[in-house]
Amino acid sequence: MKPDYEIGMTSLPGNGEIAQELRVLAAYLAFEGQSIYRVLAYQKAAREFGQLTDSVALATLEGRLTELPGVGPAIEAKVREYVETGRIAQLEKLRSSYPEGVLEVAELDGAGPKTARRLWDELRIDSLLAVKAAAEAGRIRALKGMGAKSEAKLLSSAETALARGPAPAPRRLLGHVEEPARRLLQALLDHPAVAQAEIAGSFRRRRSTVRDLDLVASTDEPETVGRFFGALPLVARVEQSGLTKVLIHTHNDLDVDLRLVPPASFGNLLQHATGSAQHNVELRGFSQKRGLRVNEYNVEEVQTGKAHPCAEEAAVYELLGLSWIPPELREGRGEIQAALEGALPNLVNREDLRGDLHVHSDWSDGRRTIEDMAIAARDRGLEYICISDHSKSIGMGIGVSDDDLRRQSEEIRLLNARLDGIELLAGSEVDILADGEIDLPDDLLASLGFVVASIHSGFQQPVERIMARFRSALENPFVDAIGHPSGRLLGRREGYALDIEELAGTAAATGTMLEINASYDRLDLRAAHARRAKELGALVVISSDAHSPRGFDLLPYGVGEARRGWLEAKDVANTRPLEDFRGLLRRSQR
Ligand code: DGT
Ligand code: CA
Ligand code: CA
Ligand code: ZN
Repeated sequence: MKPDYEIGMTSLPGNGEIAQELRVLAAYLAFEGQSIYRVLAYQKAAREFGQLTDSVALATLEGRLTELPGVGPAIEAKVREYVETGRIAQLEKLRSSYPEGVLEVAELDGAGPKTARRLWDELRIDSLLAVKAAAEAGRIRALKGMGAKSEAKLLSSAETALARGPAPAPRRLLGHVEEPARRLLQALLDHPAVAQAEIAGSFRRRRSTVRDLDLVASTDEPETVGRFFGALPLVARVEQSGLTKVLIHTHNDLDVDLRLVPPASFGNLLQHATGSAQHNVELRGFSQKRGLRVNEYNVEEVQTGKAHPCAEEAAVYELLGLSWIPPELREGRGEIQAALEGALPNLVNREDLRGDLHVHSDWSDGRRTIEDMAIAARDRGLEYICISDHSKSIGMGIGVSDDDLRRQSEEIRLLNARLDGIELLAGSEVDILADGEIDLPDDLLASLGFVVASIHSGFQQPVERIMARFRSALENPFVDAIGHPSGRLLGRREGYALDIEELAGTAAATGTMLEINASYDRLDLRAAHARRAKELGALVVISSDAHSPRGFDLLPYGVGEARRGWLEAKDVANTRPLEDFRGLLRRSQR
């Protein structure tokens, strides 16, 4: 359906579209064997654009594009060409020289741009199907430097990729949609015809990734509000516009559903649109047994037809005889039963956190001095932080040598004498090496205030090897916590194989804490694992892994994941004042 009014910039390409053109260009440049730095630069710009809230096209036309990190004149020229003419001549030339299928071949496990190029040059292979046919005919092994083994590998990855089909639209990281979501909400709240507004859906449940945004608002003038919403500067186009529902697509390729009801029903709509679908299904079943029907507008008595609209969400649950359920728990994992029994957990809040036990400084890959980080933490209401720069094994010139670590501890001691209102713990993020060894000597480990041990290598190892490494780390009495226990990077890598039952069980038995890393691309432990850790008696610590002052602002994401894992303040070690926290450390039990 087309809206009946004009929107400012509908003809400009969206950020995702521009990013995609750059990604394809980068892939072709790699295929042609051009400089890796150029390829990486285009890829980086594509990533940057994909995360931007404001219109890349508009920034280009206004001459502001090169203000973005990593965007130089060369990339700016390509983007400008695309925005102004709808095509990048260089890319179109490449497209006409090589079918785009060669890029799919390059993406295959066991291939890469070099191999894809050879398969094209020597066998004219231009698609996954062509890889399969050539491999089955034994034509790939006949190429110089290739053998039966690499042919079999290519065949199996082509078959896997063909079976998988095209990738579904990726889910967005919660941290990447926070800004557009808040801007849209604020715009609604500022409008005089809007009575109440809220962000609902998976965003409100604080899921680590969201597919689309769901906004709800109450008003007596839905047409005015719908029109206003569709014309906001973030909006690239209006997909659908009615009196109860407006669907828009933003410049940064986010789909947003806005639902509108009269103020008397705001609580019903908010409850409905918050979900999850599973929670709503269970809630509907629960209310049916009590002769009630729940919908977006009211709670209805089935027998009499009497309707109870709810302006407040809590009233919906109250009518059902339930206490209000925090959105993070609404996943159909026992929350309705718990609400019925008055047994809902008293979930941990950001304000409960007194310390942050995973902080980097410019001694390793952090960007600011220890003092800057300490002051930034204090400004954010924290009482203590542990400086946990990487130990020596991390490589790339990032790790701190043992001697430097001793010097750092001394500097921290002096800073503590000088700074008021914040206490620094000297620490380290040590490496659990491939054989399970910790890469610092015991005397150095013993001299520190807190040690977090993480796996940064050997991700391909089978679960037995990974768990053996963890066992060995957990046996070390100077390891106080395990950092980002699964190693996942949301949207980028799965992490290694992990047996959470064993890890949490051993952590509980040895008194080792498990970290919830609050960086929104980690959120690791994930909620389900955090809940299991709690059940098995392991203490959790929510840490930011801050590499700059703004890193501390990610703590709420860790808290959200903890809440999704049913954690209370008492389950989280760093809600304690420093002295109590120290008392919980296994090093203090010696
Ligand atoms: P997402 O978008 O995949 O990250 O997750 P949600 O939970 O935001 O899902 P979405 O956007 O499809 O739906 C928003 C809310 O609408 C959902 O949380 C609850 C409600 N809803 C969706 N499907 C159903 C359903 O089949 N039954 C009921 N009762 N509610 C539904
Ligand atoms: Ca949604
Ligand atoms: Ca939706
Ligand atoms: Zn770290």
